[in-house]
Amino acid sequence: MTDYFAGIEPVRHEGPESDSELAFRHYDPDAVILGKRMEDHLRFAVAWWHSFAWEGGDPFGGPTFLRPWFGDTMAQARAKADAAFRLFEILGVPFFCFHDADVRPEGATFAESRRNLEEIADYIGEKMATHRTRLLWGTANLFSHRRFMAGAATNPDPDVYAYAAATVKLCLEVTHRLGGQNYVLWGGREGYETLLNTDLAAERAHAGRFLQQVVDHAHRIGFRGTILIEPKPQEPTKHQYDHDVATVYGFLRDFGLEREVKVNIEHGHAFLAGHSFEHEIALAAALGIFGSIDMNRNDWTSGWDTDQFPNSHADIAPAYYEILRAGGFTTGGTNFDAKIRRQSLDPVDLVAAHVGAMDVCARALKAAAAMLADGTLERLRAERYAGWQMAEAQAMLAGTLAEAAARVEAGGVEPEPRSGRQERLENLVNRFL
Ligand code: XLS
Ligand code: NI
Ligand code: NI
Repeated sequence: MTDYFAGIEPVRHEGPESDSELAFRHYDPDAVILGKRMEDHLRFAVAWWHSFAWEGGDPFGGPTFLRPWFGDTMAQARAKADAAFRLFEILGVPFFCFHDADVRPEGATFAESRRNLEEIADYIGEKMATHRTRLLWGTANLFSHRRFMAGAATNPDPDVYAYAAATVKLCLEVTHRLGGQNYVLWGGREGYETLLNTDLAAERAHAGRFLQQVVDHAHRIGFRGTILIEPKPQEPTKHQYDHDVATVYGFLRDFGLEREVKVNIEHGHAFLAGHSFEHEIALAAALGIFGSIDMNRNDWTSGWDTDQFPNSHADIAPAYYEILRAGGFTTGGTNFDAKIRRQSLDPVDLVAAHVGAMDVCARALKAAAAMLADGTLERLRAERYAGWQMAEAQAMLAGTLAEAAARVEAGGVEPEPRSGRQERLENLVNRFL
């Protein structure tokens, strides 16, 4: 196959004044922010599914993209990998992510699908040997094929549970072989459409047991990466078991996995759950389960997971602020779980989408770092809670309800409300954007 991205040069940092269409204005991988290179803060990854496998269909029309690698042969799978690594070079991204179904043709049997995946994994491994891009995470697609229509680990049919086990076992091993830093489980069909045919308690118990088995297998094969659950409240099923970070945490505690598994938080999924992205990140950090992020945006008016590339640094600066406050990524990163629109037909559209998104994230990171370095927000937050530094406040937490009440009953404690200063804090944040 000829080079799909022929004529497109690697994109460089040219600064905010640049007028080239393809230039980084804010993303400067080597620039040091709060003691760390920008590339190491952001840890960008390209998603194989949206950028190379997605065909541009919608509920009303079929494929619009005619990528030369579309088809069911191994030669096409290799051509797809060639194009992927060309895009990684052009963008200079440090990571990529994939599902089994994105990289290999589905076989007629499990054995054939496995052979295809192992063969393409070897090919990807060879490409990685001559490129700097590494694997952020691998995952199994347990939602597209009709066998999974009623769930994978939560399927009423135990044969499907077994099929999911074989698939995840294989994908985890392939991820490990390729040096993946994380392994993601998004339960695309782990939910239900109607209670009329659903044993909710059994399904939840099976999902928990499955996750314990996955964690155990990761230990057995010596996988040292992080296992991540990706919460989502709905779509495709009406009720998904991994609704949001709080729900996932309760689930992990229930199955004794809260120290083994973390979360991969997606912007659009947080929004579908009625939360902000930064809320989900801050909560995960507070619970000790923050792992990684899927960066994208939904159309605010649609109520659907539109998976668009982010294009407002002001929207996502609060998310990077929470990530920095939590100490930054360890094994996680910023995966662009985002797709171009179906009319964006040209190879350069795919490049431009990522360049713009990387710049938006970089600008958000710079703003977040400046807010943190300035310190006013943190100081004012600390001031707001300063009363808790006092000995009698701490003693109250250690004591009984009656002892806490006694401070008031004795007289002299009459709380004086103080301003939360929200608008002033919002104005302060705007000065950094
Ligand atoms: C779909 C999910 C999916 C996961 C990986 O909504 O975001 O893309 O990230 O299976
Ligand atoms: Ni999603
Ligand atoms: Ni995602």
